[in-house]
Amino acid sequence: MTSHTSEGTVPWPADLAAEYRSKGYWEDRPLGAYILDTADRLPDKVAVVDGDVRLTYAELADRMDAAAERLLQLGLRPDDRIMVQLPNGWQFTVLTLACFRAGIIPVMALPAHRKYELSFLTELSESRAIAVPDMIKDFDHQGLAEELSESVTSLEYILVAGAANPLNASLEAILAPGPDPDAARARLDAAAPSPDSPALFLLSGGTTGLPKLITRTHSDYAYNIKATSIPTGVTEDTVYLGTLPASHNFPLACPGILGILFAGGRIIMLPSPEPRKAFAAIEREGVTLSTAVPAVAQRWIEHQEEVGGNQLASLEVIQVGGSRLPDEIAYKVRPVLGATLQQVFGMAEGLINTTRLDDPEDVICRTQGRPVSEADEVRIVDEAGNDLPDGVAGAILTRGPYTPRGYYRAPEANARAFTPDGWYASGDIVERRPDGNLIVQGRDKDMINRGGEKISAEEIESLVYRIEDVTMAAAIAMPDPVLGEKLCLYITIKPGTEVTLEQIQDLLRRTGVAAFKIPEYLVVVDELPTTKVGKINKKDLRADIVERLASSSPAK
Ligand code: OOB
Repeated sequence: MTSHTSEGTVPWPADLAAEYRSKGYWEDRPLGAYILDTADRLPDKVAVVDGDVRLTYAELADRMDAAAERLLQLGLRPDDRIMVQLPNGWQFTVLTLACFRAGIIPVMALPAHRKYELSFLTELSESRAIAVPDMIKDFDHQGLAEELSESVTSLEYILVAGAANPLNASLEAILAPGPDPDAARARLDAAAPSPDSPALFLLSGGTTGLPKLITRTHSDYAYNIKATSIPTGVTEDTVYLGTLPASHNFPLACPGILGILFAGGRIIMLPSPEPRKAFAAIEREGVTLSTAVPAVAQRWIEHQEEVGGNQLASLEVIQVGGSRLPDEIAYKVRPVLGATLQQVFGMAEGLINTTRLDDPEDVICRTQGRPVSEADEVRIVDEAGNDLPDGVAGAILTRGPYTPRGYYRAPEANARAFTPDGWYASGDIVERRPDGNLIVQGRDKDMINRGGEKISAEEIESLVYRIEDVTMAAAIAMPDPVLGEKLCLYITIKPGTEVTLEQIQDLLRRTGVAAFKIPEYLVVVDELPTTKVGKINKKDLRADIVERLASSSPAK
C-alpha cells in the first residue's frame, strides 16, 4: 500500500538536479531542519499565535518533534499520506511540521472540501489518516471523516481537533509537548526523510477534469519558500497574518507561514479574512505582512474606507494574488490601506512571480510581477509553440527548480499540461513587458476562477450530466464585480422537460461537492454553439452571458 510515491512522480532530469544543487537552490535539507535552526537561534521568541495560544519557537519545535513521534507510534510510517483538512490554527501548523519531520506526507485539502472531493483525494493519495476539526459552523467534519473511513479502504486513523469521539484520536493529545525534546530530536534526525522525497501534496487548481495532486519535495519546497521570502522582505521582525486557507500554496509557502517560520518571525493564524476580526488582529499583534485574494483586498479597502482609523498602522506589505487584481483596486491599496501592494501571480505547480516592493507604482498596480528566481525559465508562446516577442500575449510555459515535472499518478494529464522537455503549461495567457514584468491577460484553460478558488468546468459538467433530462452542459465563467468570476451553467434539455438551477444545486450539494463549486446561474438554451471541430464554443457562451447580464433579461 505504501512506497508508491516515487512511482507516481516525475523527477527532474539528473543533470538539472545536479545543477540546482551545485548552485545552492537545493540545499538537500528536509523542511523540518529549517524550523529547528530557527528554534536554536530564537528559542524564546513567539512563533505562532492563535487566539490565546502563543507558542515560542522552542515550544513549537518540541511539539513538532513530539507529534512526529506520536504519529509514528500510532502506526503511520514514513511515506504514508495523511489528509489534512483543518482551519487556520496552531494545530494545522504543528501537524504540518510534524509530518515534515516524520516523512509522512500531508495532502493539503481545503476546509471547503466535502465528501465528493475528500473521498476522491483520499483514494488517489491512499491516505491512511485524516485530520479534521470536529465541527465548523454547522458542518460535522468528524462525522464526514467517519463516513469516509467506511468507504475508503486505506483510511485507518481519524485525528480530530476539538472534541474527538471515543474511537478517534485527539489531535491536541498528539500535538502536545513531549517528555524529552532532545531525545526525540536525535531520534528523528537519525531517520530524517530524504530531501528528494515528497514533503507534501498540494492540490492543483484544476486545469481539466478531477483535481490532481502535486508532489513537492523537501528541497524544491524549501527553495520555493526561500526564493519568495526575498522579494517580500521577510525578516525575524515580520509579523504575518494568515487568513486565507493555510493549505493553499500562497499563504503556506510564498513566503507565507513557512517563510516566516524559516526567518524567525511571528505568524498569526486566523480562520477567516473577515475585515473586523482581521483588522483587530493586525492592530493587536502589530502585523506587518498579510496575504489576500483580490476579493478580500477589496473588502479590506471598503471596510477601511468605511471605518477609517489607524488599525492598520503596522501593516507594511499586503500580497494579493490567486486571481487577477483589477488595476483600479490596485491603485487604492497604498492610499487606503497604507501598505505596499505586492502582486503575486503564482501556482501550486511551481512558478511564483511577484512585483518588487521598490518597483514604480505603475509596475506594482498594472503588472503581476516577474519570477522570484533567476533560475525560473519562462516562455511566452503562440499556438504552434513559437516564442513571442515582448508585448504580445501568448501561453506561458515554465520550468525551474521549484516547478515539478508532472502530477502525481496522472500520465494523461501530464501529457497535456507538460511538454516532452518538461515545460509546464499553466493555461494562462500572459504578456511580458520589455521590463520583464508579466501581465496576465486571460487563460485558455477550461477553469473558473471564483475569487481565487479554482473550479474545473469539466468536473462540474460531468456531475450535471447525472441529471437525466440534461442533454448538453457547459460550465463557464461569468463576470462578477466582487469575485471576478462566478460559475454559470448553460444547458440543453430533453424536449418537454424542465430543469431548474435549484435542482442542479441540490444535486451537487447531495453529491457532497464543495459549496464554492456550485453553479450560481443557469441558462437553458435550445442549442449550444459549437466550434468548427464540433466542440462547445465557450468563447461565444462567455460573450453571451456578458450580453445577457448587460441587458439584464436573463433566461433562467
Ligand atoms: C495560486 O495557485 P493555484 O494553484 O490555486 O492557481 C494557479 C492559477 C494560475 O495558473 C492563474 O490562472 C491563477 O491561478 N492566478 C492568477 C494570479 N495568481 C494566480 N491569475 C491572475 N493574476 C494573478 N495574480 O493561485 C497561487 C499560488 C501561489 C501564489 C499565488 C497564487
